[in-house]
Formats: sequence, structure tokens, C-alpha cells
Amino acid sequence: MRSILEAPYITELVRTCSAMYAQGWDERNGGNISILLDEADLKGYLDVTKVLRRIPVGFKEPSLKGRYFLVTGTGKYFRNIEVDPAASLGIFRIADDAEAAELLWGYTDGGSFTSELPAHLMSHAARLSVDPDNRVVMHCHPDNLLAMTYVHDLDERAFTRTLWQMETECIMVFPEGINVLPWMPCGTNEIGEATADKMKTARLVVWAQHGIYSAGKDLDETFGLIETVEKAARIYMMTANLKIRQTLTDADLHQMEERFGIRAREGYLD
Ligand code: 2HA
Ligand code: ZN
Repeated sequence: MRSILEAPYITELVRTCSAMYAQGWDERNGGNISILLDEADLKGYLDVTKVLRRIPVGFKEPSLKGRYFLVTGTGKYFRNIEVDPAASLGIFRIADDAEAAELLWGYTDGGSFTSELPAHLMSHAARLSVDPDNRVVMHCHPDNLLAMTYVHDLDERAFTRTLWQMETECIMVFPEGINVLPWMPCGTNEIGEATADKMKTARLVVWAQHGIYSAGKDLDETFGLIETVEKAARIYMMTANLKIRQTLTDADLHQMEERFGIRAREGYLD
């Protein structure tokens, strides 16, 4: 058996957590990430018949029975994950009754998966239903996006259009737009269900006054989505109080669609 600390999904995840911390998106224990793994990914690293602990998940997502996940731990600081990945991360399989996680590796200090597991697993199920290649769900607290949820209309079309206007690349990176949930308490099955519902039509979901969820086929895509949104939100916050002399018009954005063969979300451009 090789050390799982050398597995690409662990080294990439650790590197991503440190990068997210460096961006300022994950203060204290803020933020969490989950990655769907195939059993083949674990071969040579883990004996998947050896269950260390069974941890109840508190909800049922039967479509994920038998699936393997690598998930950041509850209470863990992204700043410290690189120092002790085995305590900060865990790999588990969803049990056949879909009511528990069968821990195979990690959470070595007796810990558990993120408190946001409902939003993560329900979002995986929702994304897989529209994109079988989805593997990653990421949550964090980017400053400018958060600030924007205090001063901008939370209407999804309006929020998306403002972000698209802030940087030419935006409409290429997230042509489906960004969905928005009004504030609600976090860590619950309710916010998990609401997030998953929003995930059926976009890879990005804003949690007003809290942060953002992103989904994608790998860590680079999910990180890049948030990085692009946060940059656009920063430009918005830099200019929102200034006199705007020009912006990207709908005609400009239609030109981007033609030039790059992308389709903006139906009805979002005039
Ligand atoms: O785990 O970000 O939303 C810390 C959080 C909760
Ligand atoms: Zn959070």
C-alpha cells in the first residue's frame, strides 16, 4: 500500500485549501470542500473493506449509496490543513442504508465531516443529475461577494447581470449565471435542500450574508469559478459608489456569445 498522503486528490486538496486561505476566503474554520472519488482512486492506498467508524449523517440521499467522498473536517482551519491532513480530512463511503458515513481514513483526532455535509451531499446529487462529470463541491466566504450581498439586489438575474458586466471573462466562465439564496441558518438539512435545488440550474449558489457554493468537475474549475466571481464582485464594490461612465452592454455580451460559442442563460440578456 502507498501512503494516501501521496494520492493526487489529497495533495491537490491540501494545496487548494492553502490557496483558499491565502485568498482570505476561509477565516478561522470557515469553508469546506467535498470530492467524489471512485473506488478505483482508492486502490493501492486504502483497504475499502476496513471501516474505522460509522458516523450518522442525519439525512438520506439514497442516490449516493456506496459512493466515496473526501471531505474536510468540522472545526478545521484551512490555514492548518497542510500541517495535519489526516486529522483535517476524511474519506468515507455512504452506507447501504444511506444513513451513515463509513469512515475509511482520516479525522484521526476523533473528529467528523463538515457541519455543512447536507449542502455538500445534496449538491453532489443535484449536480450529478445534470452533469455526470461533477466531482467537487466547494464552500467559502469571499469578502467582496459577501459585501455585495449587503448592497446589491438579490434577484438572481440582476445579480448575475451585474457580475457579467464587471469583467469580460465572466460570461464565458459562468454563462449559466449565479443563483442566490436569501439568508437562512447554515448547517441544516433545509439549507442543504435549498442549495441543491439551486444547483440544478447553475454551478454557483450565493448564500446571502454568508458566502458561496461552487461545483465542478475538479478543484481547478470550482476554485476558478469562485475566483472569477470574487474578482467581479471586487470590481463592483470598487465602482458601486462612483459615477459609472461606461459598462459592458447587452450588445457587447451578445458579441461574446457569438465569438466564443457560449449561450448566456435564457432571458438574462435583453
Ligand atoms: O464550517 O463555513 O458554513 C464553517 C462554515 C459553515
Ligand atoms: Zn460557511
